[in-house]
Amino acid sequence: MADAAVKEKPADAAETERELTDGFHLIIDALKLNGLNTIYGVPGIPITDFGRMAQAAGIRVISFRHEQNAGYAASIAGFLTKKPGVCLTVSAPGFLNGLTALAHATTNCFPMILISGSSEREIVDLQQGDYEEMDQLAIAKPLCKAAFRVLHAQDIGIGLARAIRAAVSGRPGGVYLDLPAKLFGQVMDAEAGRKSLVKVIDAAPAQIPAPDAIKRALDVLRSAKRPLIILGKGAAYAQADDAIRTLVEKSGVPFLPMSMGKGLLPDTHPQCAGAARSTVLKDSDVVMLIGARLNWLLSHGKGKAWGEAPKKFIQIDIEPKEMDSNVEIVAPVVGDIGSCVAALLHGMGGSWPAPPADWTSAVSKKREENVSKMAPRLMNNNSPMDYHGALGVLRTVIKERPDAILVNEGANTLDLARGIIDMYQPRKRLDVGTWGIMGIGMGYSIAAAIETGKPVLAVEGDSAFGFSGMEVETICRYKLPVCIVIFNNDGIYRGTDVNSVSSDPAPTVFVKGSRYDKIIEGFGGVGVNATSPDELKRAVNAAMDSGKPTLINAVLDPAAGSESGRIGNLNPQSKLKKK
Ligand SMILES: Cc1ncc(C[n+]2csc(CCOP(=O)(O)OP(=O)(O)O)c2C)c(N)n1
Ligand SMILES: [Mg+2]
Repeated sequence: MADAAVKEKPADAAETERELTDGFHLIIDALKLNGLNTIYGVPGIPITDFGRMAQAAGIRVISFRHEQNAGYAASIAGFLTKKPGVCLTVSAPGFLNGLTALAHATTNCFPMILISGSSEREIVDLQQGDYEEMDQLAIAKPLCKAAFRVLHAQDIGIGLARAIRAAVSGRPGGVYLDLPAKLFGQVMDAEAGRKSLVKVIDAAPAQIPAPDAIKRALDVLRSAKRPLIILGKGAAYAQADDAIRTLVEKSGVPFLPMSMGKGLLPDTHPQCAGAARSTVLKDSDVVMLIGARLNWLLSHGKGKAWGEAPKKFIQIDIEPKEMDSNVEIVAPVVGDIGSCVAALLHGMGGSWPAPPADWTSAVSKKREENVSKMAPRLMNNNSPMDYHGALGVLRTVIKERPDAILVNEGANTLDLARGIIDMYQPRKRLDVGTWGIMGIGMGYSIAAAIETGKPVLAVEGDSAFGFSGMEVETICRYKLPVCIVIFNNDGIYRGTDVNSVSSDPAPTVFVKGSRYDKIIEGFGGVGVNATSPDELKRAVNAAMDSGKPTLINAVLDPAAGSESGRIGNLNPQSKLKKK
């Protein structure tokens, strides 16, 4: 008897052990239960062990060199997958580094969850100077769509469910989830823990537009003499690609893709008005916006760019407050893009009158004129290169590899690449978005490669690259199929500015003749210095064929490029300077 009792004791203890769970495991289980299988982040107190455990449990943990880049990766993962991208950071400084990306995700309507560890609540609230003390929840709130803190292990399930719903439902955006250090180690009964988890059902419910709104929109569109459709990145996000294509083709209306809306229909489509942008904005009389906002990127829907003729706007957006934000919207259609486009198609019935031929042929004529004006410039083989020579090559690369993902940032490097490189498939062009933000390059490239498994071509200004350049090590470490081309013109906009009063360099220039290709060689990647379009072409094709991490230093003429690219007009001018 006594023997048996002694033997039973350790068995009981093991049993008890098995029946407990803790914060670490509940967070991992909650993420997995909701199909969130990738985390982008940087380790440290209090989340180092969490990252290890998450990896051991089958979650892909992509470890970055700076949280801002991990955050941008999470944000674009959200755009590409319609599931919230997850970024994980340490407290205070790590949290703040991730916060720019969270605000960026919110501004761009990408679903993302920033999960940050935080310090002892009691000490933070009394401001007693804890390790990395900061009231993170309060700081995050104004910069994201929603912010939550979980204090008890049994609330982890609900906390994550709330974060997921807030990120993806309605207009998507960034959500902050604050997890204090103490939460991770909190122990609870395993069965009760399992029951506390929530699998989010229908996280982004369809939002069906009102029949009246659909009828009104179609009446306005039918009455148009010079109609135009503008496709924004919201339309790309919706993943309603076939329906959108059918709507555009059935209507016969010229379409203008916004930067990240490019490829929903190919830029080479006969109805594409991308190369006749100023004409269609000026001369159109009815404009249907699909997932595009009338913000600064569309000159707020008014002023010189939109011409003199009166305009009627139809707007399709999931956010009712978007309507009339800048100008009057005569036909607001509120709902998710997929449901709205389906309802419009249904309402159009079997036949739909083509827009007046004088309008569509005027648009086509303008487009062809502009395309043929550009063509010879794209074929030059100048050394050092100019933007057109280099971009002519990259344009062909994407034409031959339409499923590759193009990441693009810079000023001239951005504006000219956007205009020159045709896209053929949806969600293949990822760029600086609503804020024109520099620094998305490597984070976006990493997430694009991880989430899609497709090769990535990152076309980067030399300044733009500098914001996330250290992640080249991350690209090499995870052996990602990313080819980075740096348009090296020795500076921001140009490399020619001179300081006339001291030996300090001018604020816009960098070390002349820099060799960015040497950076990747230090991490085992392939570096190439390309001085002509021919060399550039060979190097990019080799990189795209091999899938090896590659960085090509494309030597551009320092005088190529203009101040702020296409948006120089936004620079304030000093009247005194001109005296
Ligand atoms: C976060 C952030 N900081 C600063 C800027 C201002 N800015 C706009 S474009 C740019 C860099 C342009 O130079 P580069 O990337 O070399 O492109 P280039 O015009 O020379 O081709 C900068 C710093 C910004 N948009 N975002
Ligand atoms: Mg530059």
